[in-house]
Amino acid sequence: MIALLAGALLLALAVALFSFWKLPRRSHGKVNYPRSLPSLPVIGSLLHLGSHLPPHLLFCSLQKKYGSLYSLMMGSHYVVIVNNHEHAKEVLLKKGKTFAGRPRTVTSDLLTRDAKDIAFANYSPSWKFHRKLVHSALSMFGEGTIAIEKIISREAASLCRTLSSFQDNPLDMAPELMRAVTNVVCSLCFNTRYSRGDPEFESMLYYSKGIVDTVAKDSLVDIFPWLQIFPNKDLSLLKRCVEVRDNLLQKKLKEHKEAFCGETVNDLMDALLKAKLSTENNNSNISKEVGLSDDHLLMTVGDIFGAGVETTTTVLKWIIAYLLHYPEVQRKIQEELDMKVGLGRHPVISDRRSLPYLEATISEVLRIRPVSPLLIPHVALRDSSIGEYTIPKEARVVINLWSLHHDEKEWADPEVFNPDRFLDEDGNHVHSPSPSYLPFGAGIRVCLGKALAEMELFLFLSWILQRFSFETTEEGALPDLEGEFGVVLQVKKFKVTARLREVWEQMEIST
Ligand code: PLO
Repeated sequence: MIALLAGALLLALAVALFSFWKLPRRSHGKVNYPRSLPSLPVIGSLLHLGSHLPPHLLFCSLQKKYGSLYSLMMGSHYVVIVNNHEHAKEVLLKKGKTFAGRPRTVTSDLLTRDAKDIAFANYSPSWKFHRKLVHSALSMFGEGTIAIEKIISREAASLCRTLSSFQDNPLDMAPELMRAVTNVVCSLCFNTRYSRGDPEFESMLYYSKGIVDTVAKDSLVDIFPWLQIFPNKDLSLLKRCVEVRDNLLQKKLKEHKEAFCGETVNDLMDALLKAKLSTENNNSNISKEVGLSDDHLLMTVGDIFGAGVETTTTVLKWIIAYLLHYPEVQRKIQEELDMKVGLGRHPVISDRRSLPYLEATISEVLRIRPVSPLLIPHVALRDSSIGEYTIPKEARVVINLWSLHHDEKEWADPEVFNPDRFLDEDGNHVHSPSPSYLPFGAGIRVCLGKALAEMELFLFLSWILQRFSFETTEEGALPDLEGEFGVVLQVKKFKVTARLREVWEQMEIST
């Protein structure tokens, strides 16, 4: 133990010297670094970040003292926090390539076998290749295709049947929503789905929660990697969960490899396998260069799966939580549905244009509770600038989406939930009233699943709200709207009653 402590101390000292050396100074000629929070060797600005507030709110409130663009030291890392849309767009769009890097952290490395995925991997030829591959596979099976609309509708119908079976009893909808969304991604990636109570699905619920609770949330081990040498409950949980996930992914890969004939491509995993085989057969060095190894393939599928499930499920939960708080919004959505779709048929994707109030409600929830309030940090790949400020190479750049979405200069009463702000005067058209709105990020790292997510949110909600009304449970407790910070902004558990609407009871159609 003493040897361990001495080792840690030595390491800390080395880190201290290193961090002090790396700290950009204002004194070099004309360079104009962003204003910085005070920092000390080793611990960086930690003393100024100790707060009861979660990071997105703390970084938002620090603007009062330091302005909208400021910097701080996370241990030995120089971090720039961006809080307004002009600077955010300069980073993501105008200088997208310069800021396309990603930091390596202990937890994200564990999740992605040292960044062999897409979301957390640094900018490189291999990253570009994988992203392109996934993009084309997604457009082949997902996004605008009729196939995906069918899959989502099938899951929406199954979700409605489950809700009916609860017969007005309060329920925690989270696992049901997650199963519906998982089944869409599962159909897309593996051409399979889960029934209620499937043990494989139960294990997925367990591991995914463990990962979301522990990965990439700027925990202390991510700031001070040397802390790994001490026992750490979160890190052990993450390791256990990643192992369960990896076994599952490995099993899927094995099944696919055995069944794959090289011709018929049934799902995204087949598409990736085909790309792997064709680069290998090409006798070129591409597969070595771009790294289409089994690890890459597994981690890429892991990303699509994880991102596809956790984000969409979370948004659905937020929307239901808000509808419970604002029953008048729910009523308006249902009036619009009754008028434009009616009760004689199911909603279809082409109804999107004629249901602007529902679309506006989805947009407003994505504004007020962004899925990923700090996005994933970016890294400057070379010396650059943001606005009038000099940004040194290797600086980490955090886009505080929360600040953009709650900017008082851009949004009237940003704390108020008001879908109408996304509609024009006639209430017909959905548009963002401010450029300070980037729920899916922007630029070369923009969310790959945006189109799929939008389709799912629209179809699931229109199907459910056509026939059910959400009500608070008997005790009348309303869900918490603050959420818990993490790699996604999580909704705290709540129960809800899904009551079959009277109009629907009278005029049942077969599903
Ligand atoms: C969610 C839990 C899964 O078990 C693993 C996983 C993979 C990809 C991650 C996702 C998690 C969270 C949301 C992320 C996504 C990649 C892109 C997406 C971070 C951790 C966002 C919002 O940027």
